[in-house]
Formats: sequence, structure tokens, C-alpha cells
Amino acid sequence: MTQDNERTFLLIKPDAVQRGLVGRIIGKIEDKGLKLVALKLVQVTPEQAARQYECHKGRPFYDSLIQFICSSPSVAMVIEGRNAVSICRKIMGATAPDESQPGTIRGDFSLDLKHNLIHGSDSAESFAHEVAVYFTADEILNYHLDLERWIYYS
Ligand code: D4T
Repeated sequence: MTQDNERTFLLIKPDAVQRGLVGRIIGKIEDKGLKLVALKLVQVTPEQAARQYECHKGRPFYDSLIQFICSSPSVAMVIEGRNAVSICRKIMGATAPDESQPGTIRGDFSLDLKHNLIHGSDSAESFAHEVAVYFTADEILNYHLDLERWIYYS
């Protein structure tokens, strides 16, 4: 897979769904030129949350993080495009609310470390792990975005 069709997994968390921010968050991803290739509203189960966050097991915030992620529906997505993993992390902004820059999702909309609106894979390895928690292969679509020739010059 070339860099131009790198994929990443994003989860719009329960706080963002409850606050009516789903459209604006997806809008920021689309505005950048990235392509949605999978999307669904999910009630995350404790088993899915434990698989997604297994790297944090044992940390002091683990139990409340799992409880929060399962507290209300989330929106799971797969996004494709040039350097999608790192670009989406930039669009999300830093985890800590006093470090996230204005213009980012967290910088514009979040004041709290846990209620930070969105999760995004931080590497190709974490994408492979996380996407399998929420999607089957046939739920991820392959299609051409007609606008791509106006988004990528080379
Ligand atoms: P996620 O994984 O949700 O995309 O967030 P980040 O990648 O930006 O941040 P992270 O893995 O360090 O933390 C995961 C998740 O746990 C919450 N958290 C984190 C928390 O509630 N208390 C804490 O002290 C930390 C470090 C926030 C994000």
C-alpha cells in the first residue's frame, strides 16, 4: 500500500456524540482531503474497549477510561489518504487540553483529558490492531474519490 492510501482508525468518543460534534469532526477530516472508507455508530462493549486499550491495562486511569468509552454510543471510522495516521493525529490535537492547539479538534472543543472527543491510531501497527476490533474486512470500502486529482498534485 502506498502512502497515498494509508489507512487509520478513528473513534469519535461518547462525549463528542452527546455534544453533537460528529458532523463538525468528520467535516475537519473531509476538509483536509482525506477519504472516509468505513463508518458506523457503535455502542462499544467492555470487551471491545479492553481490546482497543489493552496497552493501557494496569494504568490508574484504565478502569474509568473503559467505563467512559462504553457509557454511550461512539462513531467508528476508517480514513484513507496520504500519511493518514500522522495527519489525523495532527487534526485531533494533543491529548492534554492545555497543549492542544486552536484549530485542532481537541484544541477547539475539549477542556478535559479524558473527555477528549476522539481517538486515532498512532501507528500502522496500532491501526491493524484497532480496526479489527470494530470492522470486518468487507465493511471497509475501496472506491475512487473523483476529487483526488485536485487534492494530490504528485
Ligand atoms: P487516545 O488513545 O484515546 O487516542 O488518546 P491519546 O493517544 O491521545 O492518549 P493516550 O493514549 O495517552 O491516552 C488514552 C486515553 O486515556 C485518557 N487518559 C490519559 C486519562 O483519562 N488520564 C490520563 O492520565 C491519560 C494519560 C485520555 C486518552
